[in-house]
Amino acid sequence: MAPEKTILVTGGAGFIGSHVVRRFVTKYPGYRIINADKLTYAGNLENLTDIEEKRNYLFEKTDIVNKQAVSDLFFKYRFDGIIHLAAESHVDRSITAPDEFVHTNIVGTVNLLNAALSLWKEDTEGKLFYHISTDEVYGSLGRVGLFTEETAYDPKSPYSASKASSDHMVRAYGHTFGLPVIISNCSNNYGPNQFPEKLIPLAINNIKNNRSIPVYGKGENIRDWLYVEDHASAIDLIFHKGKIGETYNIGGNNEWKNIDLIKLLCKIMDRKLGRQEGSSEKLIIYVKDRPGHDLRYAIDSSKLQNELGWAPIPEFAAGLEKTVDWYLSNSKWLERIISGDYEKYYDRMYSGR
Ligand code: NAD
Ligand code: TDX
Repeated sequence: MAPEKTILVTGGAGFIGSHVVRRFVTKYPGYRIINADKLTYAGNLENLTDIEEKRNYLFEKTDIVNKQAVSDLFFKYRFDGIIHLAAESHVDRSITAPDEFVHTNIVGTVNLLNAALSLWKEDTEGKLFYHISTDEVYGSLGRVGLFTEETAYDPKSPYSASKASSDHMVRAYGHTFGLPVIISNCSNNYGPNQFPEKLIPLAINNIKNNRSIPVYGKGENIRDWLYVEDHASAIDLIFHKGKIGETYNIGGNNEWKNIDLIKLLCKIMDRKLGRQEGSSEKLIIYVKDRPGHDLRYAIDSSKLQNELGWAPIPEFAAGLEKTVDWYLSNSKWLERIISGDYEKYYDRMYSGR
């Protein structure tokens, strides 16, 4: 039987991508889901072992920067929809080595746009190029205010500048060539399968191993945290119900100062590991700040909530607890990552701090 839809998910072996792939493969057995991923340091097919045997799932090792490979992929599968998550995603890496961010996030996105344009030509009925982006494109907020879909772009790091460029290219292809595009910009995600270079899994891993927890600057920076499955549910909704040409902001309405978040995490970890209360907090060390560190991100997601009826589910403490449980009971997953390139990266990143 022909599939109802053939959907390309790029970056499906990464953190958010793996949750999106799992959701689509299990919830929509009539769809054929193709996960195209280069498997960089951040791509890990172990994230998908539970669904890799499903008949409606296929993996294609693909570098989106390789124009020919992208064009071959589109020719082979003739996608109806694209959910584009593949990216270099870590701000600190973009500061030490920006080039890869330009290649993957900008050139890679343009390669996908060109391939979609050439596949769909004038017949765009039922087709969608859905680009997954970040709230960081809006820059940094002061103590008050929220990012809305109308906030002017003001990216401050090579990562956010590369994501902003890709957003502009997606919009330009929509406007100029009539490509059916949608963009969503999401706040900080947390949850299972996040690569332990990002704040929450890094802190969980360090607390577990009695290593210091590096807090940048004074720990005063604020992020709006969203559970990864809530992001996946928003992506599902927007993919199916979103209006072509629109942008949707996705956020948890859940702002935390880094230092307060780390202290909450320390409390949860003390309890889970049967340690004396207060012992993990002693691991906190204040290190040199990230250059150009954005002070605050916070999203107004009322458009998505009011127009499409989306709402995030777990309370932060419950989501954090679920996340800690996952990392503690998947120590093999974590160990395998940490024994590889990550350790070298870690030393490089923190030795001077
Ligand atoms: P991640 O780093 O965990 O995963 C990225 C995936 O992309 C990896 O599997 C990697 O192998 C793949 N990839 C990288 N370069 C590639 C290339 N050239 N060709 C093909 N595949 C390639 O990232 P994530 O945190 O899951 O983020 C996914 C997307 O969501 C990104 O576009 C990111 O900008 C966006 N986003 C992330 C967050 C967050 O908090 N993590 C928040 C908002 C938006
Ligand atoms: O060791 C650390 N110590 C620390 O204080 C790390 C890794 C981070 N931090 C701070 C920097 C940020 O203020 O914690 C905050 C969160 O840092 P990250 O986890 O690196 O996330 P952030 O820079 O906010 O970006 C994330 O959210 C938006 C994702 O990595 C992006 O891909 C996404 O677009």
